[in-house]
Amino acid sequence: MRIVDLRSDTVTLPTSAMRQAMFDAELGDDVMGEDPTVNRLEALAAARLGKEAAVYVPSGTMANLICLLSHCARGEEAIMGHLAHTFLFEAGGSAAVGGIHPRTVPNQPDGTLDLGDVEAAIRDPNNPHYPPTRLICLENTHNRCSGAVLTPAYMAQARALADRHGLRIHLDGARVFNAAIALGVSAATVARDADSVSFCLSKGLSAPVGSLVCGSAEFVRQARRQRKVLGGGMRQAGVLAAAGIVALETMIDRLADDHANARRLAEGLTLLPGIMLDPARIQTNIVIWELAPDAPVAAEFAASMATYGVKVGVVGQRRIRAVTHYGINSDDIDQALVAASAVLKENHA
Ligand code: TLP
Repeated sequence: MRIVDLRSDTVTLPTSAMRQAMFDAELGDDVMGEDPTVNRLEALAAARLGKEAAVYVPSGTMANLICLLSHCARGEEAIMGHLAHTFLFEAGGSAAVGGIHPRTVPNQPDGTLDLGDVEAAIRDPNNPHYPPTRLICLENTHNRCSGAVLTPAYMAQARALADRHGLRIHLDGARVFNAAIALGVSAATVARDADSVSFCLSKGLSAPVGSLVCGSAEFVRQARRQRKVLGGGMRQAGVLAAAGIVALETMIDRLADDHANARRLAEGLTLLPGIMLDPARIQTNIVIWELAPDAPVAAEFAASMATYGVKVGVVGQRRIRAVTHYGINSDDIDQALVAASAVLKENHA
């Protein structure tokens, strides 16, 4: 039986072009700034994101932590959504390592933060009771909001708010190229109003390892220091970065296929009893749906799907996530829909 793994786009494997580039990569000691392949990847990433500089880091989690540590000192506050990856799934790193106080405001279903809520959360800098607000964190695409895309118009409004209060903006752009493809704009446009942006090579772009932190030359100089503090300085990292270059050069445009597959999955699922999902809300490669009270709970649903060779993620008592990616084709979507239909029928039998 073919296994259709929809748990995450992190399961993607490097392409043969990536493996060849890794084999051929020119290498040096990157902590000394001498790995030509890492240097090439960083220059390419900075150019794609429209920023002055970039630094290659081991993971998206470390990329976000490096950015928070670079923007905020101990005891300072970062505003973020209650569903932000940085808040929910990064082991509380910014608080544990950086003493940074996270202040959450509700994420709207479209991934945004209501800017009125953000403004109300900004502390009076003259009141000694409060931790000083330093940073606003946004996420594009938004993982827990089903891959929702923040528009450049929204980002511009957030920028204006941040400027009025002397705050910085960090964008968790783990899937920033999915956002760019969905919007039909460049990643530089998506990242334009952020002071720092992190993005991942190892999700939809299919590289095996690594993320980039991008920003001004001065910001990236700070970020390089924080990478070292966290033990993330790597030596002949060009062997990995080589795959990242192939990812940026060849794997971006095809993300549109993942979005089409996600939309088709969502449209098919909506026709099944027990699934609550609005396919019109699916903009990129993440499909999250609710199981109705008469359907199995999420853990049971996922276990039954697995017996049909289809792996999905459990993201709540009655919530399931499926993520499309390079390893998923349209036959796999059919297999997933057949499996879901069978699982829900079994439940009613
Ligand atoms: N997301 C993963 C994990 O949560 C399991 C996934 O499967 O979606 N920002 C965002 C928006 C992310 O979705 C992720 C990973 C990260 C940061 C962290 O990246 P890594 O896994 O490289 O540390």
